[in-house]
Order: sequence, then structure tokens, then C-alpha cells
Amino acid sequence: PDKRFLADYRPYPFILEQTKLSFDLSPDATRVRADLALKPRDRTEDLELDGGKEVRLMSILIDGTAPAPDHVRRDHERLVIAAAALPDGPFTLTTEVEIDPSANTAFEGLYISGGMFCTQCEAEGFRHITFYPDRPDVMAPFHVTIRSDKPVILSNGNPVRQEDGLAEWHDPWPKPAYLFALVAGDLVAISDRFSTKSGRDIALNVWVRPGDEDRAGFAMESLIKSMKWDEDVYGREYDLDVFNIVAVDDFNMGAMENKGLNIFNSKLVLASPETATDADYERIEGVIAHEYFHNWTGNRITCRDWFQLCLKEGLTVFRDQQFTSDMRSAPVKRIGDVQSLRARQFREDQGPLAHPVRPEEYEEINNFYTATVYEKGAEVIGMLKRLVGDDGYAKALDLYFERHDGDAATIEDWLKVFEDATGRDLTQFKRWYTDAGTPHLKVTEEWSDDGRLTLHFSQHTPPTPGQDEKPPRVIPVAVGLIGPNGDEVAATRMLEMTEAEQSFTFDNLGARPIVSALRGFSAPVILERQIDNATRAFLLAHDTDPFARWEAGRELALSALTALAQGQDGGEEYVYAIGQLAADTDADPAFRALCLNLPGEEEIATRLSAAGVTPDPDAIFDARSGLARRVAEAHADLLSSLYDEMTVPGPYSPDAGAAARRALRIAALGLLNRIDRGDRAEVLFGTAGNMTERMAALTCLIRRGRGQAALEALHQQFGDNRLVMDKWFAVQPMAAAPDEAAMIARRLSERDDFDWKNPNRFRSLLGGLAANHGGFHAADGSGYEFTAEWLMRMDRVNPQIAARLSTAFETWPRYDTDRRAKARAALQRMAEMDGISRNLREMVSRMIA
Ligand code: HT7
Ligand code: ZN
Repeated sequence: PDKRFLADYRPYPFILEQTKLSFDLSPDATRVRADLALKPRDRTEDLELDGGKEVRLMSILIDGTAPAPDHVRRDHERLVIAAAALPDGPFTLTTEVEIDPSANTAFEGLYISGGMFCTQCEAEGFRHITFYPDRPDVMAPFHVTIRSDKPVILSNGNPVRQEDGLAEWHDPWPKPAYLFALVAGDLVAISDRFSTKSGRDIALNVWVRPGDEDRAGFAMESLIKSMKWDEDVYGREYDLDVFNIVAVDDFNMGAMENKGLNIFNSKLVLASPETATDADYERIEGVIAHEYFHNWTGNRITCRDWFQLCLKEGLTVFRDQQFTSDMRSAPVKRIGDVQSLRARQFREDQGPLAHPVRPEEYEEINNFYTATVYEKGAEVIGMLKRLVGDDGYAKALDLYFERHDGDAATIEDWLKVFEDATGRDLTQFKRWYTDAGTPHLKVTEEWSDDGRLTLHFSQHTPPTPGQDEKPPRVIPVAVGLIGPNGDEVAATRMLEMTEAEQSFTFDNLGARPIVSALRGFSAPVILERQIDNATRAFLLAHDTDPFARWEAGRELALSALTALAQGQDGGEEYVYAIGQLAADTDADPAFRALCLNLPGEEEIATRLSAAGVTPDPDAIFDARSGLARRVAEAHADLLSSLYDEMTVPGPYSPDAGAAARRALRIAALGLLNRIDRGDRAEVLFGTAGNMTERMAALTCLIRRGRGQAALEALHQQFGDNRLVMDKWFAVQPMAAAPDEAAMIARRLSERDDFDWKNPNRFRSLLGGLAANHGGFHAADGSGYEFTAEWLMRMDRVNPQIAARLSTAFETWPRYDTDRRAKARAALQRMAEMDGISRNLREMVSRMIA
């Protein structure tokens, strides 16, 4: 296979001083003229330009003259002009090509979505538009002219000319091709303005399809908050006269940070109380912020090559997490981020797809937009901040922006600014970027009666594909001590673990304290600690660190669930302690909701497998349902009053306070649903005025086998609303009984409105099934078969989507022989498929290696 290696990096042998593009848009025959002002660095080098096989070369000129045909070579992915045909000094290369946007079902490059032209160029989409050095370290200012009969025509930068059928845009900031964007369509905007801290006036627009304007206001509010926050917290000001956001229905991922022209999946822009849940609102706010923050961390400072992807993504996720913490509840945000890290990234790290935060090789870069690059990339920055302190972090970031503005940078550059700003040696810390796998951190306690507590730590990282040996890493471990009466006797101390084994002491303690370890989840590790349930319950009641408090409850639940899933007894302490917590009116309702939600089946399976036990999906399902039922029975009155009290008066607002009350109400409903046969859910579905409660009620009804009428009602009301129908497609396989999930997914896939070429719709159905642990891993192999069948079908149309969803299989090696055989057969079938894409082939072969 055609692999790319970090070690092979070479600068591009030409300097690109300016890019001029001219588009004549037409659905099946768009003409693109490119004038590239180039200067050779080395006169002996051929000029290589990337270009997909569907890009048809119509003409080529060098300084206005056609080169001799034998000086021009075209293969299926590039165009090469021999050095002999090039002038010694600066020259202009002019190419004219023809492309067919209507045939572009992969949604990379220029395509059509709902009659509108739009582009997606990260990572390597620009090469499907024209011949170009499509790599992030080749940056140039762009001047773009677009001819189209569409009423709205947008590109990057500032508008230069707008008239009927023509628009001209100029982007003065040098940028790589992956940040190029173009949109032309019948769109309407909601508009606002932002005045920057230096007094510049920026025009803001959120462009949507006519009719969707009344659902775009929250996106605009989120944008304004993001612009202000980046000025206040990072001192970063916006740098163009306009900022445009466009919502499109067909989009492979969430959103894209194109310079001055962010393009969004419509599900991350459009929201109204009737159609979007609290989680949708929070996600919209976070993703709008994320893409906006890329203007500095990604666009002004970009990546030298795609191996450095975490340089922009890890940092931008870290920044959007900080933003959400500031806008909402910081502890609740931290717990949510850790839950997501464990569910997505720990899972990746423990399976065949494990890779370092900065990978050193890949076949298809689109397969590396992963939880490891994004979420672990953000965790690594959080650790760096903990180690150098808030001031050190602020100094390092100022230096980063000052030193690297306009650069295509590397992780080495990033770490060097921290070294230079703080004087700290980060040689060992760099292992977090180069070594894959989640470290296991073991801690034991030694108490001596003279008031000394010693904590003995040891670290070990299991092997990952291609990396057997893992030297010790720097691990910041935040520890606090709590006295037997519940008072904190030692405030949080950041212990720095650098060796394989290391001990730390706490002196002058009166009585033996309870240790609160890894506070705030100070490092992305698996903490191994022998701790009894009474101590966990104590921490759940008294820990002053909200993360550690939640974690104690989580551990209590997991110890019960893993025991129950293996046919043992368990859960008594959990049932009691969770009742205490639910009744704690001093605690934030969102925090109580988080504690009341039992760990998911996938998390229980992960825990069992980490302990060397083969997970049995059916036993796990029964254990979880059984424990939830016991909680409901033991605390029926309390849950019932929470359900009644946690209503939110007045009109719907997506703010954190109102969302928290709804979250607690829904958590109570989910438990009560185990014993009230769905009666409350039925009433709520019919009366709730917001989608958050309606979706929660619908899920409960499906779980009780009473979902039909509600599903029909929702379809009746919102059949023509794509985003609501995506939820409708997702919830059915997700909430179905495990032995019915694949059958339900299959039935839904046969419907006319299963518009499977739309990535959101496909993700809803296939992702919905994958989220049903027992259903996807059904013993008869029906989940695997259905998924493989559709991935193969999708692969011919949109390889990026097929490859992404293939990660449903990534945990297959942990199950029993029978399931393993069935999953392997499904993977094998995909691997042997005729004409399999590079995307899916790479994923499948890594999974069966
Ligand atoms: N930087 C973007 C990542 C991306 C992408 C977005 C949409 C479609 C395909 C894509 N490939 C890569 C989004 C982000 O992380 O901000
Ligand atoms: Zn990003």
C-alpha cells in the first residue's frame, strides 16, 4: 500500500506567491482557471501538482505559452511539468480544467447540496477542483472570481465586486488550499455586526436556505460570544471585514473552518426549541466556537503537514472546551469531556486502531481525524497547562502567536515555545505526542502512625500496534486529602510522576485521611486503585473536587455492574449512595443528573475487558437494566418528586441552568420508566413543548415497547424536517431491544425516506445501531452483517463516511469466539470487496491485522 511517512517530509521546491482562480459554475461542467505565480527554490526540480483523476485538463500555459507535450505528464493523481520546461526565475502557470460537481457524491472538492454549490477541501479536497500543490505548507493569498446564476456567491476573504452573475473575493491572508471555500446558492442571511477590541467593524452573516432563518439566531449569538471570548481570553482579534457561516445539508463532518467562510453541517447551525435538544444547542455553541477559534489556531498558524494535525485540532478543541466551561458549568463540562474521552478515545487506544496523537504514518489522512488526535490532543495541552501553570501557559501562547503567525508549524515548534517561555525541558513530555496507548497508573497507600501518608505510584502502558515498548511518561497527578469527618485536610497538590515507579509523602496528618486522586482528571490515564465501596461512597458524599466526586459514584456503579454482569451480587452500596446524592439539593441539578445516569453498556464491556474478562453483551444489558430498576424501586418517591419539581417555568431557553433542570428531570424519568411501564413518558411526549423532553420521552416509550404511536406522531409533525427525521431514524435502532435492533434498522433502511447518500441520514441509522451495544453485537451476527452490507454500499459513493462508520467494529477482538468469528467474517467480506476505497481498505486491514 501507498503509505506516507512523517520522516519523508521535504519542503515544496517552489514558492507560491499568489493564487488567482476563476470559476464558471455549472452543475455538470464547471470550468476552473488557475493562475499560479510560482518561483523555483531549486531549478532542477520538476513541478508536481496534485489533481484527481476526474479533473479534466483543458489547457496549460507557462507564462502564456504551451509547454511541449513531452514535458507534461499526467497520472491518476498528479500533473508533472518537467524542470526543462520551466523558466529559471518567477513564472505564471495557467491551467484550465473542467469538473463535474453533480457527479461528486463523496462531498470532497466542489459538489452540489440541495441545489447549492459548495466545497469541502480539508484535507485533500482541493485537488478535486484543480491542479495545485495541495499541501498545507504551501500558502498564498487568493483572488477568486466566480460566475454563476445563483443569487448568493461567496468565497474567502473580503468582497471586491458583487454584481448579477458574478462575484469577486480577495483573501489577503496567505492560506493553504485546504482552507479555500466557495458557495453559490439561493440563500438568505441573518446578519449582525461585531466591533473588535481595536474598533474594527465586522459584518457577520449566517446563511441558510429560505425558510430556515428563524432557526439560525442561536448560531449567530454563539458566534458573537466566541469572538468576544477569544479577544478577552487569548487576545485574538478577527482579521477580515466579513465573517460568513453557511449551513449545508450534505456534509461529511460537523463543520469546516475555511478562512472567513465557515461551512457547517446544517445540524450544527439550525435550532429551535421544537426541533433541537439541549445537547444540540450546547453542541452548536461549542462547534461555532471551535471553527471560529481555528481562525488563529489553524488558519493564521497552520500545520506543516497532516502528521501535525493535532497542532490545530488538539489546541482548538482545548480552546473550545475552555469556552464552554466559561459559558456553562465548568465541572459538568469537565465530566462530559472525560466521559467522551473514555468512550471514544480510550476505546480507540485499546484496540487495533490505536495510534499516537501525532501519527508517523498513514495511508489515508481522512482516517486520522480521530478522538486521539482531537480529544487526547486536547488533554495533552491540558496537562501541559497544569505542569507549567496558568501564567506559563499564557506566556507560551503569546509567544506561539508572535513567533509563528503566518507559519505552517510543527509539534516541535509548539513544544519549543513552551520551553522558551517557561524554561522547562519537555523532552519527556513529548512522548504524549509520539507514543500511543493509555497509561495505567497504579497507586497504593502506606500510612504510618506518626501522621505520614506515602503514596506509591507505578505506571505502565500496554503495547499498541507497532509500538511494544513504552518508556515512562510525565504524568501530573492532582491529589487532595479528606479527613474522616469529611473536611479537606490537604488542598489539591499536583504530583509530577516521571519515573516508572515513584512515591510521594504527605506529613503532619492527624488521622489517616481519605485520598482523592486524579482530581479534575489531571491526566488521561486509567487509575488502578484498590478501594472499597465504603470509601467510594464517602468520596461521593464529601469530595470537594466535583470530578473526583462524580468519579467515586461512577466507580461504585461500575463495580456493581461488572459484578452483576458476571452473575455475582452487587449494587447495594450504589443504590443507597445514589439516593443520598439525588436528594442533595445543594448540588447542581446537572451534576446530579450525571451521577444518576448509569454507565453505558459499552463502558461496562470496556471495564470487563480491561480486567481480562470476556464481555457478554446480553449479560451486560440485563445487569444494567436490573440495577436501574433497583434504583427506581428504592427511590421511587424521591425520583417522582424530582420529576415533578424539575420543570422549567416560562418559555424555553437553552441556557445551562434550565438545561440542568431538564437533565435531572429526564434522568429521573429514565429510571422511573423502568417501573411505571412508560406512563409518565407517554404524558410527557404529548405535552412537552421542547424537543429535549420529547426525545427523552420517546426513547423511554421505545424502551417499553410502546413507541409506535409517538413515532407516528413525530413523523406526522416533522416528516419534512430533515434534522428531526434524522433523530427519528437514530432513536429506533438505538433504543430497541438488543435482539430486535438489527431487524428494525433493516426495516428502516427499506423506507423511501432513508436518503442514505445524505451523510446525516446514513450516520443516524448506522450510528444508531452501533450505539446499541447489545444490538450491534447480537449473538446471531445480524448487527455485523447489516452494518457491513451498508458500509460496502456506501463505500462506492462516499468512502469517507464508510470508513468513519467502520469504527463500529473496532472493539471486535474483545468478544467471545463466536462473535469474533462473525465480526471477522464481516470485516473480511469488506476487505475482499471489488474496488474497495483506500479509506475503507486501510481501516479494515488495520482492524483485522
Ligand atoms: N477541520 C475540520 C476537519 C475536517 C472536515 C470537515 C468537514 C468535512 C470533512 C472534513 N475533513 C476534515 C473540522 C474541524 O475539526 O474543525
Ligand atoms: Zn477543528
